[in-house]
Amino acid sequence: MNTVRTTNTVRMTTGQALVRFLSRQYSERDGVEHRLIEGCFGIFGHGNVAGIGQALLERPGDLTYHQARNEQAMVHAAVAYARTRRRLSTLACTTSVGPGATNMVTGAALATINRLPVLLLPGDTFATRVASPVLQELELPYAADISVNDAFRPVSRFFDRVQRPEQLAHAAIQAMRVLTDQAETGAVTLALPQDVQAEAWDFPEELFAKRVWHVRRPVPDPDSLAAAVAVLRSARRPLIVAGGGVVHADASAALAAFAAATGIPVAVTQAGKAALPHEHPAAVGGIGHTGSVAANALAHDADVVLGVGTRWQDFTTASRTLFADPDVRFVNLNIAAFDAAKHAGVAMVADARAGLEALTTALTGWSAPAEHRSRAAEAVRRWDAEVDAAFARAHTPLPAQSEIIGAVREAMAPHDVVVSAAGSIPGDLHKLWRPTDPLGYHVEYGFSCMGYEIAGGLGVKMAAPEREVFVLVGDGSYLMMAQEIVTAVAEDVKLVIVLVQNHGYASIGALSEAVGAERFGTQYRFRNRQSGTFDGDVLPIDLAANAASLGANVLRATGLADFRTALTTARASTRTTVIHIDTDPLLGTPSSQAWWDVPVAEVATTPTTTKARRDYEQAKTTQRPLLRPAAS
Ligand SMILES: Cc1ncc(C[n+]2csc(CCOP(=O)(O)OP(=O)(O)O)c2C)c(N)n1
Ligand SMILES: [Mg+2]
Repeated sequence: MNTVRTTNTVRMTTGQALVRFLSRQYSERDGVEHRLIEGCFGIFGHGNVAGIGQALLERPGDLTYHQARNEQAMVHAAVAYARTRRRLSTLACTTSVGPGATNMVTGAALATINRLPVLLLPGDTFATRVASPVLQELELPYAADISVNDAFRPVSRFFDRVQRPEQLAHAAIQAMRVLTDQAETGAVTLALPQDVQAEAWDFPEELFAKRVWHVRRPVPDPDSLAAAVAVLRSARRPLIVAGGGVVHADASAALAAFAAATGIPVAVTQAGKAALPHEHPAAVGGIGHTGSVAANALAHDADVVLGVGTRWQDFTTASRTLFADPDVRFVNLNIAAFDAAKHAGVAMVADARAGLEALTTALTGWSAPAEHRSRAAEAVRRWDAEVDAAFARAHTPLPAQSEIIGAVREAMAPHDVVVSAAGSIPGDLHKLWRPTDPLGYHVEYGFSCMGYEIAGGLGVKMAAPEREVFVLVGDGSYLMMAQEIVTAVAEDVKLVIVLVQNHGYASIGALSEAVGAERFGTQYRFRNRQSGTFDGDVLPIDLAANAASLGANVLRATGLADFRTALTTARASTRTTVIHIDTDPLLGTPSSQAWWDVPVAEVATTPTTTKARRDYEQAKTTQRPLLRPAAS
């Protein structure tokens, strides 16, 4: 005889059920539990006000609501939060249909590229379509089931549209799986039609049981470990390239121990910049186009390269020109098989910490040749002296950006955090910064998204209120997205924002010059009636006044001494403080001596371009495919 088991149900809207479900999700790694979704950013419109909005109002204890000013910015803040929590906790983001939703697409791409978890809940147009087309509906004549939210598909690691309340449970569970899977994580999007959000259904009570998502530390399989060890043991000039994966996996101590035991020099990517403290004897600094000459010289001659938690972006490889030994072989320790397979390396698919520990044990008694280690130490000594000089240029009338960076680092305590994303600051930080703490360096350089800086700083501080957060932002980035200062003020989240005013794009200006494009369109100036372009006078804008109008304390610094005083005042303050400082846009930092592939026009009427093209073609000849199988 069949017995039908009845499950207890509870009648709720889809919005209420999702909020309740999210409040019951936990991640766990190394035996420690964390709330997986710690809160929810939201901007309301007709597409979410009665659904998720009403649910957040009804149960404030389930999910803390945070009010942002721009949907893209709230995704940045949530992503920065997740990175600071080493991918074990994140925030959700709810929006209306239409522009509120599509404003999040850039943030989604940033999350997915940086492999950082964020839960996006864009509203969607009516599932029933009773009144179509509704306000902000796309209406494609050839495909009635596409909405603007389909734009999230290519930039999400998981996408679903919940067309019926009955679909919520499985969509939500798969969403949590992807958020917590260290190899798959990125933007996770649940598009929620506005009628479905408000529709009631009898949800099974067991959907709301506490769920703990175990975050594994997979160990390398014995065969790939043996293959990696064989390659490493054969090395005469080995180099480690540590990426963001080391920080996400909390593997800095394991990296430090491995480097100390083997003496292999450690170079770092942008995301991995603070994976090893500057003081570690094996640390050789940033690698690649924005790296140190020390790391790049070692990379040039390396016969074996161990990549740990890196996705081998072109800045890291100097567009595949950096590793010049024709017989160079790679070993890739990575949680994602996708990244471990790159450069034809021996693929050790494993957690960074577990993999480094396994390698340390397996290589007991072996170390890199002494002359290689002393060559590395000597190169670092020379580079450190160059950096010291860049910090102390005493340039007048306007200071160099390198001096600003040096002063910020001096003003910071060891556990404070520096945040940046786009323009010339990230490259200068990668070259010059001397990290002390793995979470103390937060530069978004997977997407290098102008506008991330202030929103990202907000997310960092929300995730780590015990740390002082110093946001370094250029005037261009500031003009793209400064409005989250208002959110910081409203939430009483204190940031120190250093606003580097150089009247335009110092970074792209220098790049433009390098490709023969004569800084065209990279300065913020009046249109000149004679030349027809923007090379007139400097504009009469006042970004310090702008910051004050958004509710921040503002300090206008003139010159370096004044700037140092302002930093001390700002650090001691309890309020979000913007320090405005003018710098000279034409002063660079010491060269990394590593290239970056940016195509130059093949034919041109400007002689500067023709010359740049010749240099470009020369550099192209040093580019290598890196396809030789390491294990052969
Ligand atoms: C959203 C976005 N648009 C365009 C770019 C291309 N880009 C990179 S840096 C930059 C200029 C940044 O200017 P600013 O913030 O003033 O920094 P600076 O170059 O002066 O250091 C531009 C336009 C980008 N990275 N992100
Ligand atoms: Mg600028």
